Amino acid sequence: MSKREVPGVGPYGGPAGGWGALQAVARALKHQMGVAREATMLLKVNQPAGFDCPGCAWPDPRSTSSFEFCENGAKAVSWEATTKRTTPEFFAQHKVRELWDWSDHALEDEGRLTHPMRYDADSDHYVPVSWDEAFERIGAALRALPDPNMAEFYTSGRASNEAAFLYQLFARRFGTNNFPDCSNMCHEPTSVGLPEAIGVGKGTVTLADFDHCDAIFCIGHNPGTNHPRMLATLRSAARRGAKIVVLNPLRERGLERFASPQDPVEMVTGRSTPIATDYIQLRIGGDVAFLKGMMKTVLALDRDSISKGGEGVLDRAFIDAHTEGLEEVIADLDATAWSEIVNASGVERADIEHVGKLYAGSKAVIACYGMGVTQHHSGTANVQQIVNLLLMRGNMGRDGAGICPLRGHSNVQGDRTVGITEVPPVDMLDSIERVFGFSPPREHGHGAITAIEAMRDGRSKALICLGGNLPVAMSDTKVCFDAMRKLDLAVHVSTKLNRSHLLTAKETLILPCLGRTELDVQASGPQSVTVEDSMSMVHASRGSLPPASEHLLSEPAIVARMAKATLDDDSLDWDGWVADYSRIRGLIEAVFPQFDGYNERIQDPGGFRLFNAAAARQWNTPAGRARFIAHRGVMMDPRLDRDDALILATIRSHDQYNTTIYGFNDRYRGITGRRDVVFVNERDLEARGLQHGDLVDLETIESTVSIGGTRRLCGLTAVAFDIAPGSIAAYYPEANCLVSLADNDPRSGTPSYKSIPVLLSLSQGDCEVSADAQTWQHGDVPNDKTGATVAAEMPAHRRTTGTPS
Ligand SMILES: Nc1nc2c(c(=O)[nH]1)N[C@H]1C(S)=C(S)[C@@H](COP(=O)(O)OP(=O)(O)OC[C@H]3O[C@@H](n4cnc5c(=O)[nH]c(N)nc54)[C@H](O)[C@@H]3O)O[C@H]1N2
Ligand SMILES: Nc1nc2c(c(=O)[nH]1)N[C@H]1C(S)=C(S)[C@@H](COP(=O)(O)OP(=O)(O)OC[C@H]3O[C@@H](n4cnc5c(=O)[nH]c(N)nc54)[C@H](O)[C@@H]3O)O[C@H]1N2
Ligand SMILES: [Mo]
Repeated sequence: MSKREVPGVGPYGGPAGGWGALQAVARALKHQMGVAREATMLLKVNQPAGFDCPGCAWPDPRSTSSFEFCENGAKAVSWEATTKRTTPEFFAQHKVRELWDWSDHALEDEGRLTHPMRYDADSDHYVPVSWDEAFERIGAALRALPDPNMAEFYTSGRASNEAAFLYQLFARRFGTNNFPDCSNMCHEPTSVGLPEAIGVGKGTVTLADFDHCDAIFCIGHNPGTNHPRMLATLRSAARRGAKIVVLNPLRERGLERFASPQDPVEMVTGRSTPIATDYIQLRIGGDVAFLKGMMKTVLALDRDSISKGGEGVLDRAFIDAHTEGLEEVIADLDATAWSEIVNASGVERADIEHVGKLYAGSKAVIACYGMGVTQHHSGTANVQQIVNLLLMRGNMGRDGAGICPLRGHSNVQGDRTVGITEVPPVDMLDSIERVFGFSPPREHGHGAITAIEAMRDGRSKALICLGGNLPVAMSDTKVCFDAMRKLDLAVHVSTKLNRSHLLTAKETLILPCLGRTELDVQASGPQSVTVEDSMSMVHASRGSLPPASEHLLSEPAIVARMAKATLDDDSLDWDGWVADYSRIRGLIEAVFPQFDGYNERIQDPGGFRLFNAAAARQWNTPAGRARFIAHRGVMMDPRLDRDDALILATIRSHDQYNTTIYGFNDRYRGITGRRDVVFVNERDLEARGLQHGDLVDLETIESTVSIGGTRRLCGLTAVAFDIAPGSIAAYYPEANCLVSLADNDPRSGTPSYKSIPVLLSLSQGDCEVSADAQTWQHGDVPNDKTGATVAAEMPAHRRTTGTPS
């Protein structure tokens, strides 16, 4: 391959982890804060007596005696524990109109918010406001709404169980179930698909199962970047000979080779451990087809064995005793032709059969999956296909076997458990009524998409955000931005400045809060909060750093004071609860019986595991059985029925945390100092007469479902990459403007961020949404009274291309 030189694009030859990871941490720490402080702090991450790492929801080994090194955990911590500050003086110097032109990286890189701030439209500046006045204004604006369902209560997944529980109590007492949350954009297909199939909406495995399985399937997730501590688990499984099968359109280095920074031999010798035994680069969106091919293979082996008088390959004892619906799945498998499967998955039949046989020959299998599975039109179907495959051989609810959805935010699972949901279960509402003596609303509320639609249409007028960056994280950027600007009230409980804050409403407030790493002292003394990881383990987290500013309040305190200022109900003891978080846990326990003994059980450093019925082979489904659920055919998007169509997935770089852009490098994919790239297979470039390094435009393929016609993103640099033919990838959130609100999984409402049908062509340089200067944020300017458009020329460091950090 004769490749031309492209700035910031080169090969990466090393393994994941290793010295590169240590160097990256050193750079991140230097960029953010002093060294002495950091050393003691990092050692406390994921230690029994310390705070829970805000980086991801992967669990900790039970005996956390040695520090588990994690590059991206260290980045998350140093980003929060930075010594940089975004002060009232900063806001006095910069109009909101001016900040709009800054990149997402530059906004957050100003450091921690220090004071509560209120937007002043006349001066176009944020100005300081006292906490009392802030809460009064919020209460007044909420009370002024004609209907409580005109308010949206958004939650991002860092909020602790304590903060989230008070928050849902506040909103339900106020009178709404409008709880859009980051889960709606993430693992909703898990929350919808798993309960139908196995009766619980969570994964069934524990860390110990990884020591007992003989095969692990890694489907559509990138642990080297997003769950780095999982690499240690995969590494030890690989070393004891477990098969690790990867289904991923891109070659992700972390799934190929890992050098453990904790292994002196690997560090000194430069050796690394191979992770994947089989790496299948299927087409984006090809999972349903591939999984069906595997199941067809299992079925064929089974029939062959039976015909020869053998006992078969299916686990008939399990299937008979525990499941229903296999016949329909078999009928569908028989009706689905291999030609369709090969075409839709982009994988040869022999390769699919090889993996199918490997599965059939394994005694205990774990299937892990992430956003590559959920963020599709077929997201829920994808999840249920994985369950079908596991159920066929009884790989559910026994040692070394089960399903393992990799949750995103460090407490996104806990937030759901304690009531953040727009579709509240009846028994939870009954419990709330019993414990608190009021009748919570029963009608279902808004999720992320329906909340944005309501804001767009003027049906919702207030948005409270407990963390996150909703309009930037959501699909259909322009619709979201416009919707934000129509609000009467926008409240952001945040640690750092982000673009959501610049999309001002009539009344807009930024309420700065304590982070995970910080000491939280209330009337009864220092407090711990609790979080639940991907494997249903609940444990305590206690910050130790001095707060970034003396003016910060904790999230539970902010929620409680918003509630007090809004509600007229003296029976709720908000002050007493915030004074002592163990009282909040007492309330959680009263509402959710599974938290029985909550305060005592978190004394154990490892915490405790919430009961998981499916893991015990108890099926909370209508028939009391696990269900095989058939989905017809290979679920190809009809928009791809043309020769020049490509399918785009939006992915995370190694230097970002969702919409938080730490820096501009994506080390394992060989990208340095920029994000304005699109990864394309060499063959697809050639077919279009394009070369590695060409400036290109993306245009969506119109369909009946999308509203508002085609969407374009211009000026990306094409990078020839080891990605399945027909599949391309670009970074999130820059490419979110290409995803229509209507493009989602109809079962769960999760946006199809990873299956966007597009055309790729040489850049015409004519489009309004350009990848370079973050005018992808859309040319219209929110707060500029003169109506001038955003200047394309910005200081280099404000761009999506930046200096390597
Ligand atoms: N450092 C860091 N850690 C994080 C985050 C972060 O942004 N940065 N985000 C957190 C959050 S909220 C989440 S949800 C998780 C996300 O963690 P992941 O689930 O790993 O998320 P993504 O980076 O979006 O990419 C998923 C992978 O799916 C693959 N993929 C794309 N399309 C398909 C497909 O059709 N089929 C298959 N099989 N694979 C496909 C991509 O190539 C990519 O490797 O990580 C959490 N942890
Ligand atoms: N195209 C595309 N879009 C996607 C995805 C994708 O793969 N592709 N992934 C989706 C997924 S999986 C998710 S989870 C969503 C994420 O959506 P969100 O959870 O809304 O977004 P984040 O970027 O994680 O939020 C970052 C902000 O959170 C605030 N913050 C950080 N720590 C704290 C804290 O401790 N407390 C409080 N109150 N605030 C804090 C900071 O102000 C920071 O600016 O994005 C989704 N959007
Ligand atoms: Mo997520």
